[in-house]
Amino acid sequence: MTPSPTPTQDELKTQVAQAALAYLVPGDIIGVGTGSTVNKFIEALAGIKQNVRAAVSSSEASTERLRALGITVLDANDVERLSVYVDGADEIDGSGCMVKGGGAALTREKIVAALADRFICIADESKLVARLGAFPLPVEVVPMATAHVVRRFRAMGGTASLRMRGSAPLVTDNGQHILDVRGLTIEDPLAMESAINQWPGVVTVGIFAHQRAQVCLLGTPSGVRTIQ
Ligand code: ABF
Repeated sequence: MTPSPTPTQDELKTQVAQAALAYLVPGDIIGVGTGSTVNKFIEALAGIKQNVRAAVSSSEASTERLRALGITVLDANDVERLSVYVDGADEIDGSGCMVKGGGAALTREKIVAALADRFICIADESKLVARLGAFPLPVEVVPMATAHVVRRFRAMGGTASLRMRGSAPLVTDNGQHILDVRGLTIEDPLAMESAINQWPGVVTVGIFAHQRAQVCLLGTPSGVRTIQ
């Protein structure tokens, strides 16, 4: 018998995107995140869009894709709660705590996650880690506070660099900048998220422990692994 070929990372993303459809409540407004795995989820929504009342999205990019499918996208201020929010992650640990923000949409992602009863994280298995911190931690900052925040990270052993797009600092959907911090040890994600969030000029830190995932769907060569 010929062994079945190992699925590509792209196929693993498609797998988990399809699996996430089972968590949607027909007729509800859904929260939709950002990134290449979520793009697969948006493609999967095409087949069931009659069951989706509307969506709240975490980025201009996802909003555009949803609207192209004919799905109504609402402002987060017009929605009181969402049954589910489906989004990817840069890292996730066994308890559902995540590092997010590689796509620069972390602030809106945290806001939409806060509206949702359940965060469904979709990712390929390379995102599962025993401890968060290998992926550089994204932090959205008010530009005026950048140098101060860089110094505070240095004092705790981290090296923060300003994310660039070409020769200029990247500007987020909210008009702010992103620092990527390497070398941190994230032993207590809840405590570290709370602490960094207090620093003047920090808009959002990319640790999602207060808004952790309740369900994680991981794409593996042997199928979708569910952690909840
Ligand atoms: C968003 O997309 C982010 O928080 C995270 O940075 C990223 C994951 O992207 P991908 O699915 O492309 O790996 O959810």
